[in-house]
Amino acid sequence: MTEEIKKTSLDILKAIKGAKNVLLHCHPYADPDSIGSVLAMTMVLKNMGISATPISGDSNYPSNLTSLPQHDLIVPKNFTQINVSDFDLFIIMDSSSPNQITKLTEVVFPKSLKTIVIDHHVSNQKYGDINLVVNDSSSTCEVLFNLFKEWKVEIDKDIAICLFLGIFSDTGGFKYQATTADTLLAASELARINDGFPDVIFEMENSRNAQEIEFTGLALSSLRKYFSGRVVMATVPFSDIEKLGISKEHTQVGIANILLSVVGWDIAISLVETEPNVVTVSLRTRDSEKYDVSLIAMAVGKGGGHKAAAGTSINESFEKSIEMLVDTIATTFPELGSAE
Ligand SMILES: [Mn+2]
Repeated sequence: MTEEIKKTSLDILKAIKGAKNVLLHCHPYADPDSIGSVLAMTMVLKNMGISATPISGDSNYPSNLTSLPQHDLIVPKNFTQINVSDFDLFIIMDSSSPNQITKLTEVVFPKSLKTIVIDHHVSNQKYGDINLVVNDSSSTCEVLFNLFKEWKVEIDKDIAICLFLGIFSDTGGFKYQATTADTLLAASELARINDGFPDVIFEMENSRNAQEIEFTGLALSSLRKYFSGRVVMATVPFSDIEKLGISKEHTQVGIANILLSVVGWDIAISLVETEPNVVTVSLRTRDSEKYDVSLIAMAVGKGGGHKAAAGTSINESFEKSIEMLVDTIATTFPELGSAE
């Protein structure tokens, strides 16, 4: 149990118990850590008898997570489609900055709305009235596991499987650096409460749309190499996506993680123009001690993330975005030498 959780847990509980109507959201392109933490927190609130409304946010509910229990609690609305003044508390999770609440508009909180930020991203701007940001935690779901323990609330079967999947997914299946013995203990305890995780994991990993495979082909045949081949970028312009009729949601397939598997490709990037002049950038590195890729994400857009995995978006043309990104890498890591 970290000091941060001990210090903040009572403040959060007090704010929740004083709330009449709590808002929760999933971040854009919600991953299992976002969905799992939103579902788990919603269930805990409901078990306490507190009214909670989780919204799906900018993206649709992921089609590979439909075996999570009670997922229909999540209302298919984005932040612009709700009346924020209906709520007196907003629990914002797995979102390092307000633009992870929505990218459709500038997020402004009314004075009457209290905000709690719960996260594990190093780049978190701590923009809530109460902030629980545990940098060395594997996932928001692991933070919640410890928070719920501290509150001594019951983690039932449904809550357990949601937290388990968030932890499993954000650790890449218990293999990323942030995975600790405590992470495994948390997962073990959750698995003891609900042993249905193999089916949920199978569905998550094997519910791909054919367009995702087509997009993977497109992306892998678009590689550009820079800095003597140490930086490799998959570069997909909107025109190519449009030609194949691939929808935007099927372009989120973790191309950078595939590129990362090649020895010598120190920084792996996918750069995809998902809409005309909107370029989504995902960055990975094999060597996060040497290359903190969240620095690139923050410098080139409004993004962020972790040392080894970060992302951002750039509102420029496709070629201009590539140029900006390469220039930013050259400035951030001069030791890479010439961009060629
Ligand atoms: Mn996360």
